[in-house]
Amino acid sequence: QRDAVGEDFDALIAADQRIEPRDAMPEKYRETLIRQIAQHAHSEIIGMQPEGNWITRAPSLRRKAILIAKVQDEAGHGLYLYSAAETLGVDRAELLDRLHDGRQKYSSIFNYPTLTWADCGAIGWLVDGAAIMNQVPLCRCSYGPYARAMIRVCKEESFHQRQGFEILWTLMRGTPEQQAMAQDAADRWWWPALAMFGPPDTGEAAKGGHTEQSMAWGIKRFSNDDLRQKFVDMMVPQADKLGIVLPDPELRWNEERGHYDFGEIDWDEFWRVLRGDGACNAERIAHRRRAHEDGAWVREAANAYAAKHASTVTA
Ligand code: FAQ
Repeated sequence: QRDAVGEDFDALIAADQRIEPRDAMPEKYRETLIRQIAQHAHSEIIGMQPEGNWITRAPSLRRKAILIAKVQDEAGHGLYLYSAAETLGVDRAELLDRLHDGRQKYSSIFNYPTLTWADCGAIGWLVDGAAIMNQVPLCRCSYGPYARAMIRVCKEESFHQRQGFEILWTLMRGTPEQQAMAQDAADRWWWPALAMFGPPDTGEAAKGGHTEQSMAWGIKRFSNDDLRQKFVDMMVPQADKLGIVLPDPELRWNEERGHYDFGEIDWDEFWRVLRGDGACNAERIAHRRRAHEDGAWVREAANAYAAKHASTVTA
């Protein structure tokens, strides 16, 4: 029986077909997807906080309306992704517990502070830009519900990236102070955005990594370093258009490779942030826990309504 299950799964993966919730799958495949999808969902809802910080201070009504819509989209992406994770037989309440007590991660990037309005531009341009680069290939992920969720998410992320670019574009055509603010935001977000793609493919860090297995299963379609390189290649011309100087003296076109070379990422900083020692880790989790506790009455009311509705239907 188990062998037959394994053969069906292997055949579907080999034929590049989708695995659906009712299909048999190896336990490790299920666990990997729960980890990745949950981490992705947690990133979306924790990721509401850095920009949420600027909703009351957005510089115009138009900027405020756009920012509220963007932050709402992030909440929606979280809900979509928790639903996709639930198809693997895990409850979202359990996943939130794992986030709140630190058993599951969220993206390193959201542990950095949003100090000025330009940071909302830098997040849209760089963080959503990196998110799209990483997520477009996930639309072809072997797990059906995750792949399908990614299609809509990517469409919305494209809008997010454009709005971030447009914030910076406007600032770069403003006063010298506004230009300096945009440049400063890009200086602070560039390196953390490169680290978002995860540890390098080679060396010590790669040893405990998931890439090889996840690529064999068709969950990941590209390695972390390949996506990072694609991102750098995409962003350099955009920075030129904006008039922003990326904070890397080693950044230059390599004719032979047909790619941009770039400097060394501070991986010590990355691991430190993952261990909880970034500028905002404690604040982000404390805020999330408080929001969860404050929302308890909504969950209770929804459950009471669902129970009442169920008894009405059966009566
Ligand atoms: N942060 O072997 P790998 C967004 C961990 S976009 C924290 O390479 P994997 C949109 C990794 O979990 C951000 N941890 O792992 C938005 C593993 O730890 P473990 C979210 C990281 O899974 C924009 C260890 O390092 N996007 O939210 C990070 O094969 C603006 C070894 O790494 C996604 O989650 C990191 N950056 O590849 C929202 C996309 N990188 O479990 C608001 C889906 C690695 O062994 C505002 N996820 N780690 O203890 C993925 O594509 C993958 O999970 C990777 C990591 C590529 C992130």
